[in-house]
Amino acid sequence: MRKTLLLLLSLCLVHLLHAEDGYNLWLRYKRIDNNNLLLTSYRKTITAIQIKGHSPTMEAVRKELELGLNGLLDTHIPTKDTTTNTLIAGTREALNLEDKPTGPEGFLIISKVINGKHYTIITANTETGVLYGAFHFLRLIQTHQPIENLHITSSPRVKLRLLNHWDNLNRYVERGYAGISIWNWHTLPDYIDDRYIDYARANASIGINGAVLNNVNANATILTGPYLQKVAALANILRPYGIKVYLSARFSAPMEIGHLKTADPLNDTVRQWWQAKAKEIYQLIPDFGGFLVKANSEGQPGPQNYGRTHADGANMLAEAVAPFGGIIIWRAFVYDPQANDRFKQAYNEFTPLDGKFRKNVLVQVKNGPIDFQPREPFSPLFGAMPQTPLMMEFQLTQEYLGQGTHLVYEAPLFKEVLDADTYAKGPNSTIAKVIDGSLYDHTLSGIAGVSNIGNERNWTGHLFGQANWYALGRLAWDHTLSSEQIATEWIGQTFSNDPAVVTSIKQIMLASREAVVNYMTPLGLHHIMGNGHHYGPAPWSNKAPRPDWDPIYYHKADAKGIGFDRTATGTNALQQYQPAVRQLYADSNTCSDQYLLWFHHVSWQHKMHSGRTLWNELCHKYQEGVDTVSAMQHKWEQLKGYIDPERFHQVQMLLAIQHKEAIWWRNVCLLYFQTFSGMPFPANYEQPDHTLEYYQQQHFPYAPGN
Ligand code: BDP
Repeated sequence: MRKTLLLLLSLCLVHLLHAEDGYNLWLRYKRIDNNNLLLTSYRKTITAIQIKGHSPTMEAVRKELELGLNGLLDTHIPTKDTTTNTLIAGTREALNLEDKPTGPEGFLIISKVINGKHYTIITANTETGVLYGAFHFLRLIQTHQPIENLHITSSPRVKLRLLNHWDNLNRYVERGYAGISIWNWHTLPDYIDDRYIDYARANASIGINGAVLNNVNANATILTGPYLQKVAALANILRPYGIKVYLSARFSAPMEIGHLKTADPLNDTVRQWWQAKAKEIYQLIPDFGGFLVKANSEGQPGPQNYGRTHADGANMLAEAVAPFGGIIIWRAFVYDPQANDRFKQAYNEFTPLDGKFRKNVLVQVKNGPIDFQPREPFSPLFGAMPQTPLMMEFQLTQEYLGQGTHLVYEAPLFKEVLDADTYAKGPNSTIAKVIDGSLYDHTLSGIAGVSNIGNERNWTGHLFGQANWYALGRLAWDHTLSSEQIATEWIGQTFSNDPAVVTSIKQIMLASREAVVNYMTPLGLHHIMGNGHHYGPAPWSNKAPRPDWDPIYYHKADAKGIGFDRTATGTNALQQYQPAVRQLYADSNTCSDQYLLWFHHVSWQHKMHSGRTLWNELCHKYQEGVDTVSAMQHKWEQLKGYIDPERFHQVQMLLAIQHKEAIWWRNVCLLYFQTFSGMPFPANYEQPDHTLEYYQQQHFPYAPGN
């Protein structure tokens, strides 16, 4: 009987679901479904809204609370003065409260009874803090949490929580798989697309407080007068939402747009040029965040062109923006084709510069030593530059994780890195503590995510890409949240709070990162993708313009075995870690399987922890990756009828592509590595349906994002 009722109920639910295109992200604000008791109690607790203040930020608070509550509670909630059961939002100053929220961005949400009347109060030291509190309050309702007897204090653990857009001025997004850039430079500054506002809302809702608008492979034109007007227009839109704009600066800009003969950072005219440029920018954008710089990396100009160091370059810019409160984010993503191991380059170049950067410089380090691979050991720079605030760079756009078509929830990857122990100051010197500044008492701290946003209707192309954007913001705010908590929140807001739906989608999401590792680069393989576009597997590739772009440089497969010896008998990259970390990886018999081929060249017969030979383990892992994707597909199929047909079908089709491509990766890699191992595929392995030659002849000249 109960079952039939439930079935009937869910059938009704299907009819209630209507077209969804993903545009509203996790801010859908649909009526609380399927839980009338909860709806009634919410309606009782909030019968009016009162906003203290009329600034653009307080207007944003008002609009969001009205939009959110009217939608979620499916009733008109008036904005009016004191009555019982009122939601009040305002700064502590405006409310004259004794309760103390923490910090400039933290907030406090409390339920209070004053003179017998019930209030829910959202307050903070600043208006931006109130906005964050408002979004948090809406999230409570969106995820069906109680809103009575609240006493919630929250403040961000990391100061700079940024998106890095790799967007070019012609709107092509480098490594972008979700359409073209959302910044329409041609129609700016006069035309303000609604999307800019929705972008600001989405970011503010997860605490992101800065956006680098243009590609790190920068074009100096962005620093010219007309473009700065356009940047200023965007800054005006984002400002009420607590978001500052930053720009990627091209180091040679003084030559390209300033017509100087040099960009030498120690040259006085060059320094003055940057100082004048900074002044010009701050006149237009008083709260401009600062510059992000990729220098002397992959052909970009930089201080080394003039025999100067990264610190010389960063400090020159830091000096220019310092009078205005600006900061410089200098990237540590550098590598040299001459070096015997790309892994070691950033550490070698940057550790000697520790202590040499000005106070307003952060060094931004990619999570791993190579390049956003499905799994990397952490970059040895973390914990190795105590005097310099290090900023984390994660990649939301899935350049190496299946690009626009694979469902990969990245929070487990982010957490794995943040939770890793550097042992820099003894045990429990986690990367999270390096990044949030607590390990070395830095006041500047930051996390950046390379954006996965484009102008596709649902922003990220793959609907589940939204979860990675969401996770970045939430973890930058509070890195102690678990991947599972974040997934639960996101699913509740994006799809449904029905426990069965949440559980299934969560299982899919939480399995997806390990799946991509397994079907692409198990056991510590890395960088074996196609050259240039980085789409699909090409482990045989050996003709790139530089050896360190070639897969063969990384896997080093030969008749004896496979893997990169980075121990003392090899390049000794391991030396860059603290002894306690080194110890984890140094011995091929005790090194965990996940990192084995990152650090060891081991024989095909090598005995793995499972008891299998390395070759059999490799086959096993590739197969496991494919099997996990099948399981993800199967789980998704069971959600039919519980999710609106539009989004259901979209994800269903993408999962089919992911499955096909997982098989492609498995077949290609195993057929190729078999030419070295000479060993047969084990019995449980599905035989490839094509030859290696067939796969080698495939070309993808128009693969996106290159
Ligand atoms: C690599 C990308 C390249 C970026 C570079 C970077 O392939 O497009 O420019 O990283 O981070 O992964 O600078």
